[in-house]
Amino acid sequence: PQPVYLSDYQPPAYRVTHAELTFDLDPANTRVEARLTVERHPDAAADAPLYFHGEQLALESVAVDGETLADNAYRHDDRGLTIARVPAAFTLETRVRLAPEDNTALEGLYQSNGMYCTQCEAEGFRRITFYPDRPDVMAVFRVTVIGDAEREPVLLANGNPVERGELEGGRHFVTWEDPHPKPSYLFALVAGDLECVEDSFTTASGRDVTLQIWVEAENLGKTDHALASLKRAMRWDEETYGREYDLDRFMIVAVNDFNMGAMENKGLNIFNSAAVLTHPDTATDAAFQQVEGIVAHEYFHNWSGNRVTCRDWFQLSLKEGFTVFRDQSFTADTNSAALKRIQDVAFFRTAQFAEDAGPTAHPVRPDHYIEITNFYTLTVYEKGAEVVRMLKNLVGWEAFRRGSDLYFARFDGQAVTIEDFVGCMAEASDEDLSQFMRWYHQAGTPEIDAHGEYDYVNAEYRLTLRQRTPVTAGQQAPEPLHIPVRMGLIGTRSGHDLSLTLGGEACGKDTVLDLREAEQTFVFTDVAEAPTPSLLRHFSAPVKLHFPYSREDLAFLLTQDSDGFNRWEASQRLAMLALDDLIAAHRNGVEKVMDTRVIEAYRTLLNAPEEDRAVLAEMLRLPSEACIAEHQPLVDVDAIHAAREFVRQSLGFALRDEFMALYQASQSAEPYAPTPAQIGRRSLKNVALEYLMAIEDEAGIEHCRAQFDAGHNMTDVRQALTLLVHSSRDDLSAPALRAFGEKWAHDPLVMDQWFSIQVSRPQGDVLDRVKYLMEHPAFSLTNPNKVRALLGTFAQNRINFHRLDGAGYALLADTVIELDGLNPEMAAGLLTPLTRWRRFDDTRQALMQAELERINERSLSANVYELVDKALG
Ligand code: HT7
Ligand code: ZN
Repeated sequence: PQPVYLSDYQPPAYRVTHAELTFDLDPANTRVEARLTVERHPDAAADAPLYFHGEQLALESVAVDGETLADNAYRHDDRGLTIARVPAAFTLETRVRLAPEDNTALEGLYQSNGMYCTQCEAEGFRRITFYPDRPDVMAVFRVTVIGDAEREPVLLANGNPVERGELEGGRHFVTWEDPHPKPSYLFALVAGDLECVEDSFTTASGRDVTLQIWVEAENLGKTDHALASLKRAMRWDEETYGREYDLDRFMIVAVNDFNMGAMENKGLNIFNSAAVLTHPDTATDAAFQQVEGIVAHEYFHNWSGNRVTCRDWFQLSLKEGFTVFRDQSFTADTNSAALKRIQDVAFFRTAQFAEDAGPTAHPVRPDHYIEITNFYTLTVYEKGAEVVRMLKNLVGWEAFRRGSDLYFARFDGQAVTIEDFVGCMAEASDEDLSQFMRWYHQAGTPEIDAHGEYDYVNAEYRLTLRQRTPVTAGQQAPEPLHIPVRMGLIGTRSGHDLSLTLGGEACGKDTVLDLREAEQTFVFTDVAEAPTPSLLRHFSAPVKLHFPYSREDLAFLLTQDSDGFNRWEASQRLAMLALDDLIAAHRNGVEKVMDTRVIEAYRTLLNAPEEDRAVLAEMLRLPSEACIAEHQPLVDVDAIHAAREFVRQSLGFALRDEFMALYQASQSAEPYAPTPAQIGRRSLKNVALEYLMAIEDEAGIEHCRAQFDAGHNMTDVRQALTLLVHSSRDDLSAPALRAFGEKWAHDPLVMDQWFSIQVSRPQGDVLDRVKYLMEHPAFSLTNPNKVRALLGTFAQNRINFHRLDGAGYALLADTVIELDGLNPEMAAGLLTPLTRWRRFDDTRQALMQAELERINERSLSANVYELVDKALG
């Protein structure tokens, strides 16, 4: 497969202004008729051939302006349709056949549990009809869906229904019109036996919008939270960004088989059922939070993505980075802002930093790709959001909002670039953002070495910041970035934030340094006492910042930093220092000794609890093994696991009574609600229980069992089940697993949790269990949620996946090979852990590399080929 380059972008020679589609649905033989109004681009040559994309379509006829073309008047290959000569403006009619029941790739039109649905982003529409399937072609769609009145009583598409009727043979139809011009990737169709929960929303300007969530009948009781989240998101976007909804109805449909979380199709969002269905008995707090975030994200795309879209797929972060930033801000505003930031940063530093340091590293705006679905990455989404966040912080909210208004007004109905977006921010703020643009084209995680010196005599504090960005594959020498470093100075004696004076100007007690050079020194004057710096507050830039903090400094910041995020950061840095020592001790075969300063710091935390219980819970939680691995030059799987377990148990033993008291004090008889207060309380209680179970404390075990049996809500049940199953005691694990599996056998989303819990066990028997569970009736290789729950979770189980006999790698490779024939996008996703092989010891490197080579010998999809090629390259 050949790469596509950003630098080769050309506007389309022909564009479609109106698309009239008719779908006559049949699982094996769906007929799609398209009647497209086509115009030649004014700059294109009169003899420019017409080329429309089309894949896996059985073409039956082609007509131009009503005249059916002879077979030799066009060329049709496995990528598309070429017509050598066409008028400057004309109507193109095509008829094709396709088989949704055979579509296991879940791109284009497919069936999930017998229901028809579509996924067109990024390039799925070309599997539905011949079309210029690129985001810079925006057309008005009129769609007629014909189905069986009994099997498919509900027929949905984008926009508003304008006509419906009965047809012969028990068939019926509905015609939909979407007045907003849209790119083909936002097209959607759904047909099946669905029911809906309906509500309404009155927009700021007084228009009534019908809100519908369509689900299978048994899920009708699981839509309340998604609906409430949607209404909150709609209001928030009006109040915060001045964005109102623009159609008479907004529909969400839940489907079981879906490659990602959800899709923002205009007026008809299609969701993975895991991203929309919740009930206290079946979904955890984390799932409730995730649903709220995804519902909001897809809704926010209505403006950032749909009304203003991307010129080409290299601009993907234009809509995704901005929309992730918007959904993060929404969650922060409606829940605990500190908790949201902590959770996002913890995830980002573990997962995106790993991507940025591996063979698939790429800039927020990549400059080439082979398979675009491989670029729906943490870099494009999450780092893209961090870049937008930096922009907001650099220009300030008021200018950012003016820039956003300008962007939506100027480019409404257009397909644009990242330059257009940043240009609006520069114009609205009068800032020069040219250096800032480097964030979009330089890959790799920048590192900042910080060094501070206090001059007692002159009462000055000199902070020197040195930045470097590592060279990543295919990139030129990186240049210095414009990095906002938010910081404060805390008086080491007084424990208070000191007033800051920089360059003779007072700048409050918390300021943002503009780091633009490779090295810069910032001199603070009138610093009355020796300070401890609090750096990169709120994670003000997606960088690694090194500062030689001592453990005493960190214990001090843990309680004294006025910035809640950096108090959490201090807890993680402190734990990491202890872990580093223990990892070294394990490797050297030296006895492990727990650093009592860490124990005392935790004791302080436990005795003087934070007001925000969710934040306290995060401070008490140790960095994950994956996060610890990111700090190691070479990942030693066993040493990391042993060190972390040692810290967990040491804290458990030393602070047993404190954890027990915390657990008991956090009990509540309140009925379940996913409120920030309740979520914080449950989180704290369950962290305490985790430490008690780490030492298999008898009273702790009884609490754990009781929590499982009580079954108050899935958050508590899942945590209790996890701790029982992850304990060394089979007498605890087996009965709980059995009871849970029997109770929830009918619920696929709960069974996904049942799979995950078992295969994340630290005990050494997990590989056999994965193989056994792959044969379980509730498992299916064609369902992405099941694959993620079982194999995706297994590949995160560091001890078991990285077994020294290579059997974990072999199982993953076998599955990738099999899955590649069914669903290449999922296969590529599953492969990712193997691509990180260079991070491990020689033995594991060799084993992983051998599996990559074994995969490489097969005939592969472009998705898997591109990843393996980069990984081995
Ligand atoms: N914009 C959506 C992307 C998406 C997608 C991409 C490739 C293959 C399948 C997909 N499903 C959804 C999701 C979003 O970011 O909102
Ligand atoms: Zn998105």
